[in-house]
Amino acid sequence: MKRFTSLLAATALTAVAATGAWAGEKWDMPMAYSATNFHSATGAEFAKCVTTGTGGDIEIVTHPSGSLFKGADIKRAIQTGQAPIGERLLSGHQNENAVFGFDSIPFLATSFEDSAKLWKAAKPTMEKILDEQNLVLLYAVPWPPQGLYFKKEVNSVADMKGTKFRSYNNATARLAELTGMLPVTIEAAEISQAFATGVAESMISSGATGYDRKVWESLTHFYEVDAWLPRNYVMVNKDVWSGASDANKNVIKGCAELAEYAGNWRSVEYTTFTLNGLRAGGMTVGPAGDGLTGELKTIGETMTMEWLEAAGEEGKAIVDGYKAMQ
Ligand code: PCA
Repeated sequence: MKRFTSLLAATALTAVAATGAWAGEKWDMPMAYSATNFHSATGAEFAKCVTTGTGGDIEIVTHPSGSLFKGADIKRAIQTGQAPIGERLLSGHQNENAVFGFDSIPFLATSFEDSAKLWKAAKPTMEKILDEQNLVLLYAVPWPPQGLYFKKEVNSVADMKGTKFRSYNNATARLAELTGMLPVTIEAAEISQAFATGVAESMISSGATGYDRKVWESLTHFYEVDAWLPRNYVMVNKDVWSGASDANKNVIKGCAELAEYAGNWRSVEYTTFTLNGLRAGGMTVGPAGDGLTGELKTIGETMTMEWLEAAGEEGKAIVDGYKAMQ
């Protein structure tokens, strides 16, 4: 019987090979950030790796810039099977569960090295929460350290008051409130226009995003605050994952590991490169002054307390686990 089945399979294979009609599965992969962004470049390499590694059994096709699903809709689309795989900012889900904001706690992990430790402490909890939501975590890559962008010189929190501030998660919106700014949530793919039209006049983000979106066309100052390093992650629908063969799962896992490693390095190398790019665009780039830094640290303490309260035991365990690695 076994022989008969494999004979049949071989015949079928020969038939499709002869007609060239063999087609594997196509996995559309929505991504929120522009194609030129290093996360999107990493995702494109990952997609190629899977397509080649599975011999075309699974062809992943990336759709950057929120072109298939907008950033805020990507996770739901994958949970519900509208898309099999995709990438999103992890802390973007803070509004569903505060624990997702572990990587946006001000001044907790401010270097790549510490960000890696914090991820190590948080990863099992993230995998568990995502699993309960019908999602499998494949890899995660940090953004470079977050600093403040303005269209004027800023030396204190008082200087920020009344400024329209572009936020990308709960933590950034809360930072705006605590500094007397006016938060407005805008996806990175849309910020160039928001700054050009005055819908927003400032933000906290990486040099990478400012560079990628050419914000020097509207903004003048970048203060290297190194507040935190938020992560993007790639997730796959659990049913889709379960349907993949063991061999293909192994290829995907291998490609994901490679993508995480390469993405990390891209992020590290992109930090200085993009800050220089902002300078070349005419912006003033440098560390925040002592006065401003001190005030931000105090606000950071308030935000840390608020987060610990909202994230409960699970959140506390992540922070404790991270501190134990120091
Ligand atoms: N860029 C993303 C998130 C963090 C970052 O550096 C953004 O601004 O949306």
